[in-house]
Amino acid sequence: MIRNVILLFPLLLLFTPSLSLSLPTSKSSVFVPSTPIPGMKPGTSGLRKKTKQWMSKNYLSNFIQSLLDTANKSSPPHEILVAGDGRYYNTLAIQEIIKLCVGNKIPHILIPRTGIMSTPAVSSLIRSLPNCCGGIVLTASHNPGGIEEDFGIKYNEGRGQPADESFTDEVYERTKVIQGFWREEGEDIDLNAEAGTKTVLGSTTVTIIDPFETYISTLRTSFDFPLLSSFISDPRVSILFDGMHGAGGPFASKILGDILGVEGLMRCESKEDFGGIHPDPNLSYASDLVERMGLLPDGTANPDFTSEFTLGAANDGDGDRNMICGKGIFVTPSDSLAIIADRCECIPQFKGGLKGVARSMPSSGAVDVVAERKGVECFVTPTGWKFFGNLMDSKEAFGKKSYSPFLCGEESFGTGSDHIREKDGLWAVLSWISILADANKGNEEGSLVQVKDIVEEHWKKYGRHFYCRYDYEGCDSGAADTLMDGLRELVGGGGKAAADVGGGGEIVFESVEEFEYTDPVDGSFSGKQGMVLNFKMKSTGDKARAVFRLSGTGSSGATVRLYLEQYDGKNFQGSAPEKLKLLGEEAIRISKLQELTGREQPTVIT
Ligand code: VG1
Ligand code: CO
Repeated sequence: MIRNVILLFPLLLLFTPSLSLSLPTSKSSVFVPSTPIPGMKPGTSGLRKKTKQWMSKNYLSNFIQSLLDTANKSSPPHEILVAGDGRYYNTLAIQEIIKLCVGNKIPHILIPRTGIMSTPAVSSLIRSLPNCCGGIVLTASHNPGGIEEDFGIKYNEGRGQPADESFTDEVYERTKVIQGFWREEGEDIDLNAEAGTKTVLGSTTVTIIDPFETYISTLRTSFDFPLLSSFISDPRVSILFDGMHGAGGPFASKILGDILGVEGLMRCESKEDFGGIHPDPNLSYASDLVERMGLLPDGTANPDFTSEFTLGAANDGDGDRNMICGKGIFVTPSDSLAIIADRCECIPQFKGGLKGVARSMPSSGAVDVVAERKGVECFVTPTGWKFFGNLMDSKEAFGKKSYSPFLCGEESFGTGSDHIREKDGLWAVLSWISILADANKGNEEGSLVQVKDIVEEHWKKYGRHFYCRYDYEGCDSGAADTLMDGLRELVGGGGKAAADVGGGGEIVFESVEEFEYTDPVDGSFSGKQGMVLNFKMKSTGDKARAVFRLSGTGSSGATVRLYLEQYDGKNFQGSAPEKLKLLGEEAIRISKLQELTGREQPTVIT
């Protein structure tokens, strides 16, 4: 093997120039020849593939070596965190990644006890460590887990933020030319060893750390824990939390359960296959919780059942998403963000006032209206949390204007702030408990102000942005591309396009545009971020829109997402899917979705 290394040296330098800066020298570190494997392009959040593909020869190693080479380009990794969401292959992959990191002579590797950490906890920990260059996170997030399902890897950089597009593009380029990887054989690490246990392997030290500590202290600085636990202890209050057997579960057990006294904890033990469910907290996949909150699958109240719970919440596989419900009411993520923005002063983190908000483009404009009234700057970014990072670090990392305290969210059940650089499922739940506690301040004996009262008051004040998303999963990729290209062809036609596509009736088609983004902080450009069809309601003049995007988190085929939004300043009642049906029909007709994909119905409506 050593001889192979020597023979390969000139070849290696030729194909992978930046490796020459970091070639490990120890004799026990061997260079294992490999060849490029196609299709390793990271999507919206990391590289997600079928678990079996990750387990196939050299797949994981090729990707990790490409990732380490890319990280090494900016500064040689000194300290790196490796953690995962506990899905099938988590432990084996961690052991293999340790061997690759040792082979690459990374001086210090941190592994959480059990190997499991939620994504927000990873971000928080990276931020707290001055020498940590980043974290390799083993997760396919809300995608199902198991040997037949998905596994994934993403990388968070030194400020705790998901790697940006220039980084992931570079990783992809490396995967196309890679000639092999550095690896050092050694003993497996005991992932259940006590926190603080150190093992020396070659020139690397591996330290087992406590997964919870730093994240809990971060949340303690954001919220008033004593106030929250005293509210939770009120006999009129009861909370139901669904961990969906993901990485957020153990964190919820500690924080919501042990520290704050929440009793209604379900599915909080992490499982390799998430108990066979799809760990995506929405009306379809968190159906148990939805039912127990007195809701029907479309999010409206079940007239035959009143829930005993004040607040219901769920997290996804890696604990960064959240779903919020009240007794008989589902709060859309876009409304949740707007309501937190409106009432943020009750959360200690925002007591100095909010300085900036942001939402992904397909999210509804509910938060824009709040920001405008508050005089706070509001940004609209492409889909994916990585686009929020620069805004949060505008001053700290780029010497520009500060937007901190900052609040942001996505329609896909993501909410968070600049306490870390990821969306944060538990943070969202604690925000809602804070809002409820505040709304019930001084209300010692009467009936509680409920989530429903808070949401309806919000709609009265700002109007309602009716919202829902249709997902068409597993479509043919060619058909999905043709659909997007067809919409692109309508751009620029203005009134002509409207006339060409016909329509009419109550919903009037106005224009179509493609969303593009120039990062206001570092000037980087991202094109092709979704097609937006704008409409107007004939009778009221209220605006409506339909957005088409292709998902970047699937592991096979194409998922077409259709996002529907209609503003109503007067009539707040009714179910969103019902209200948006006509708009959906218009969008489907204009895009020719049915003809092109052969789909009569969406796979999921959220
Ligand atoms: C989806 C969501 C997006 C989210 C991403 C990662 O991406 O739409 O808003 O940021 O998942 O979330 P896409 O490209 O499939 O639409 V998670 O919880 O997987 O880290
Ligand atoms: Co997630």
